[in-house]
Amino acid sequence: MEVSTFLARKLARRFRTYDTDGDGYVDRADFERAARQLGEEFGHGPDSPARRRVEELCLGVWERLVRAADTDGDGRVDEAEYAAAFAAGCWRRRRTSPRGTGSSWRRSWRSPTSTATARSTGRSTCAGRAH
Ligand SMILES: [Ca+2]
Ligand SMILES: [Ca+2]
Repeated sequence: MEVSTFLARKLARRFRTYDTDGDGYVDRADFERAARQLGEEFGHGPDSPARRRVEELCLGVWERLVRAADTDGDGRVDEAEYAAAFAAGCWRRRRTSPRGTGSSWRRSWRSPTSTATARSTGRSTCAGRAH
């Protein structure tokens, strides 16, 4: 699976924002640290529900990431694992994905057209009945 240079650079930058202690691996501690920082930035106290919610969200992201990306099962995600998971499309698939997801685009393209046709025929029937 090929990842374009542009995307690879973007992924590397994103990876580094997750890797808060900069040891080259993203692990649970990185996310816990990020959650603490976020909580402090928002001014939530250590035991406030809002703070706990932020931590829950961050750890939820981590759980999803490790499940999708940690292929060797060592409990942390290195940059290669992260990029591979992204390329495979199992991590955070975005709707406006740049390149590489052409087939899924084409598939989702066909169904709205057919439903739109069905809807317009339905509408003309209704209009005919109203008159
Ligand atoms: Ca780290
Ligand atoms: Ca790993």
